[in-house]
Amino acid sequence: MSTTHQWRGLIEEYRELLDIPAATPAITLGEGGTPLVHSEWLSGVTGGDVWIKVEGANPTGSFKDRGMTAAISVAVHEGAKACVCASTGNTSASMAAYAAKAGLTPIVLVPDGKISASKMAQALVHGAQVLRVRGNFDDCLKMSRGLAEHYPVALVNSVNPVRLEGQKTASFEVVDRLGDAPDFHLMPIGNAGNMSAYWLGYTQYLAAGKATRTPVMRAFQAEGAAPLVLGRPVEHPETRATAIRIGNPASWKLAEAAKAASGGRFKALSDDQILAAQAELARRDGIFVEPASAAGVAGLLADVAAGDSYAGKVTVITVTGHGLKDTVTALEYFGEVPDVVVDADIDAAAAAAGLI
Ligand code: AN7
Repeated sequence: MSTTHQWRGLIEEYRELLDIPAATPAITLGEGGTPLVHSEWLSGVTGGDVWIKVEGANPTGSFKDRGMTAAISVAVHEGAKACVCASTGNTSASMAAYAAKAGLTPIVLVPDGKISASKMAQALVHGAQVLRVRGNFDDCLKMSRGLAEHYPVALVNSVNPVRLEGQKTASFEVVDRLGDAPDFHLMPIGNAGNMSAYWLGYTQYLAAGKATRTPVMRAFQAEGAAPLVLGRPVEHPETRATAIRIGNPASWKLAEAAKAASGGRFKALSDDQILAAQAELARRDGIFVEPASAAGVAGLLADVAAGDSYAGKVTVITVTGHGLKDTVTALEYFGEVPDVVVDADIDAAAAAAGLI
């Protein structure tokens, strides 16, 4: 009898490639195995082949689920009863969900007033103890580390190396799908865990003979929160892409190493460039991402405008989180809900829609 393969979550799919204790249970919500969608639009713009890795398709709507299945599973294996993270929103949403699944108590530290309502809702609905901090993400991360050091709670921010073990599986999926690593990999960058994890995955696949090369890594920040581009921490980061409103990335050194080893670079974009790319991606490719997640697409467009060539090359762009994560910013930027209300009448609807 033949059965179709059903995705089992990334720990069971890739367990032998993950550096986690052998007996770690898989606390999974079915994360990973996300779509790699070919972009006719961006392939046309570049004269190359551009693919979009749609991480918003993960269970809580962002790539954070990859690291979280690993971190929470190992925390359970080690006997943790509670877990803590600092977050610009997505990490807390993800941790709360996996902690609920595992029966752990989730404690979340977020910059007050600076995370989207949807992400706050996710953390609260999953039962997290949400602490709104007078300070930014960087302050929250210091507190999260301090709490884990002095109290019996497991730290699941990406300074916990197990997070990167989970997140690196996105590179495995790209190579498994395309047959080799791409020429270029573009993505947003904030706390710098994800770029570091992708590089870990690509280099591991190269070493294992599953890929013949590694891609050039290019990561993009928002102008008001661009420590990696400036080469120094930013004390008061600001951007409408709140997910990447981070002034002092924890994985700075790892991301620098990935940049150097891959011949890559960091670049900053204006909020307008990021939000315009968000709209274009939604309208041309049918993929709705949150503002921060559009930074890689905005980056590709900015690179092409600056004369960089992606022609004849294979490029993968990771879009990190779902558009439903922040509908407030989307509606503020792209226009209001239309104020035309029609009668319940077919001809009136046809006229209003411009069909007649
Ligand atoms: C949608 O949730 O840092 O460079 O606390 O939510 O690995 O930090 C989120 C980061 C990109 C940046 N896109 O990734 C958090 C948090 C989205 C994000 C990033 C984040 P990293």
